[in-house]
Amino acid sequence: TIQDEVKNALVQNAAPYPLPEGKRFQYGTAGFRMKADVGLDHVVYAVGIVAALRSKRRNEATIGVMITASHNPAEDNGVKVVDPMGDMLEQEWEEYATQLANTENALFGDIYEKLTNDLLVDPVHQVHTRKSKVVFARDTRASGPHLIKALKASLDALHVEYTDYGILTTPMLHHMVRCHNTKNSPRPFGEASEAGYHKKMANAFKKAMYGRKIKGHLTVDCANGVGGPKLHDLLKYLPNASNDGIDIKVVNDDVIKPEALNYECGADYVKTKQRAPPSSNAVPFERCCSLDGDADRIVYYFIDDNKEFHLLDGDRIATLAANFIADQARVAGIGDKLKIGVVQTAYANGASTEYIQKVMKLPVDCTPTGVKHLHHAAKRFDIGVYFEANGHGTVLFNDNAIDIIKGHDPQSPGQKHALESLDALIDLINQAVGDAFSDMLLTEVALAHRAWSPQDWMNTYIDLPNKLVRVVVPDRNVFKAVDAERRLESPAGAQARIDHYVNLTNRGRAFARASGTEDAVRVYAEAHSARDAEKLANQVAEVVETYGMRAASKS
Ligand code: G16
Repeated sequence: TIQDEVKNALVQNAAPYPLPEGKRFQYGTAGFRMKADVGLDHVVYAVGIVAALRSKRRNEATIGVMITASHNPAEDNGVKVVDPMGDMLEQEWEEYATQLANTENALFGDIYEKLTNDLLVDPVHQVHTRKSKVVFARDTRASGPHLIKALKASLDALHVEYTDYGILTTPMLHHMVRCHNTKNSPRPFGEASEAGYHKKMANAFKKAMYGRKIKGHLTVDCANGVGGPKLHDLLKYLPNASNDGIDIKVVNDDVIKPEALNYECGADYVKTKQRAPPSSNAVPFERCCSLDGDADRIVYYFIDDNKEFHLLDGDRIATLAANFIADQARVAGIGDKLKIGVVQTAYANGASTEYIQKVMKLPVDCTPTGVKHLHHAAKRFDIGVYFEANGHGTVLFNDNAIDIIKGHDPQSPGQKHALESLDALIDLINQAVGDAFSDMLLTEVALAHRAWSPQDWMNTYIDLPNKLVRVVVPDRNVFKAVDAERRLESPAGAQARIDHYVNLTNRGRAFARASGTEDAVRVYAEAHSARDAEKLANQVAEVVETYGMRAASKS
C-alpha cells in the first residue's frame, strides 16, 4: 500500500544517519543543539518528519526548519522548528520532536504511523494529495550542507513540498514562514524572499525616521556569522548617510574561516565578558553593536574618555523601545487606549525592572529563559515589548493595537507624525521573532528621534553591577528551577544555601539554572558593588559545584 511505501522510504532514507549509541537528545531552549558530528544528522532527519507532521496538522501550513547553533562554537550545530506565524514550535510538540530524535532508524516507519494516528493526520493524503509544506535555511557553519542533506532525505521520503532558502539569518527564515502563511490573509506579512525582507525593513526604516538625522556612524560586529553577508545585502536597500540614512561600518564579517564564528566577538561574548571584542578599535563614544552567530540577538556598547566599557544590553533596548513607543502613542493621542507592557527574564538587571515599573510606570512580567516563553507572555499586551538581557527580543503589536494605530483620526500634524511613526514601527519590528537587524534599526530610530547619544541612553538608569558564571557539572539536569527560574527546587537544600549568601549581600540577587543550549549550569548574581556581585556569583557557583558533585556521587 501507499502507507507501506512511505514507511519503507522513511527507514531506507535514514540509513546514512544512524542513531548513535548511548546518546539522548532533547528539544531544549532553542531546539536541538550539540556537537555537529555526534548524531545531529539523525536528529535533523527526525526533525524533517516533525515538520511534515506539523504542517499536516496545521492544514498544510508552511513550517520552517532552521539549521543553526547561534551563539555556540563553530563545531556545534542545531535545528529548530518554526510554527506557521513565524514563532517557535508549540511546546506540546517538543515532545514529539524529542521522541522522534531518539528513535532508531528501523522504527521510523512505525513511529510515523503511530503519530499520524495520534495526531489524526492522514498519512496517505499527506503523501499524494494535499502536501505538507516546509521551508528551511541554514547559517554559515561548515556542517550545514550535510545536515540539510539529512533534512531533505526525510522530507523526500514523505513527499513534502519544500523550499531551500540556502543561507539565511534565523529571523529571515521566520519572516519567510510567516509570509507564506499570511499571503492570502487580511494582514499579509510581506514577500517571502530575501529582497522582500530587505525592502520591507528599509521602507519601514525610512518612514519611521520621519526626517530625523542619525548622528555619527554605527559599527556592527557580525560575530563572523551569517549576519555579515546578510547585513551587506540589507545595506544596499537602506538609505546611506549622504541621503539622510544610516552610516554602518561592518566588522567581523569573515564567514570563510569557519573557526572565527563567535570567537572573541559577537553578542554573547560582549554580554558575558562585559567587554568589547579584542579586535575592536572603536573610539570613545562611538556607537557599536554586536550580533550573534545567527543574527537574532543584538547588544550595543561604547567606551568613554577613560576607555571604560559601557554595555547597552537587551534590558536597555527594551526600555528604550518601550519608552519611545509609549511616548509616540501619547503624542498620537492613543496612549490611554493601549495596554503597553514589558516582558523580561530573571537575567534582567534589577535596576531596569525598577525603572520600567517606577519611572516608566509600565507593567513588567517575568518568564523563564527562552524566546518562546517571552513571546507568549508579550501577547497578553496590546503592545508587548520583550527582551532577554542577552539581546534577544522584539515588540509585538496585537490586532487591537494595529486597528487603533491605523484607524485613529489625527487631530493635529503632531498626532499625524506620531501615528505614522507607530505605523512604520509595526513593519520595522519583526513581529515573528527577535531580529538583530530590525532591533538595530529600531534602536537607531529611537535614538535619532530623541537626539540621544549612547551616553544619554546610558544615563536613563544605573545598572546594578552583575556577573554571569558558567559552571560545568556532571549532570546539569539535576538542577530544576521554578518561579521563572528564580529559585531551585532541586537538588534539595541548594536554594537555602543560595538564599544564605544572597541575604548577606547588599542589594544581592542571584540564581542558578541549567542551560538549555549548553552542557552547563548558569549562575547570575547582582549586587550594589562589582566586588560583591563577583563574590556572590562565586559563592553560588560553589554551591552548584558542591550539589552537582553530591548528586553525581549518589547516582
Ligand atoms: C538561545 C535562546 C535564548 C536563550 C539563549 C541562552 O539563544 O533562543 O532564548 O537566552 O539560548 O539559553 P540558555 O541559557 O538556556 O543556554 P541563541 O541566540 O543561542 O539561539
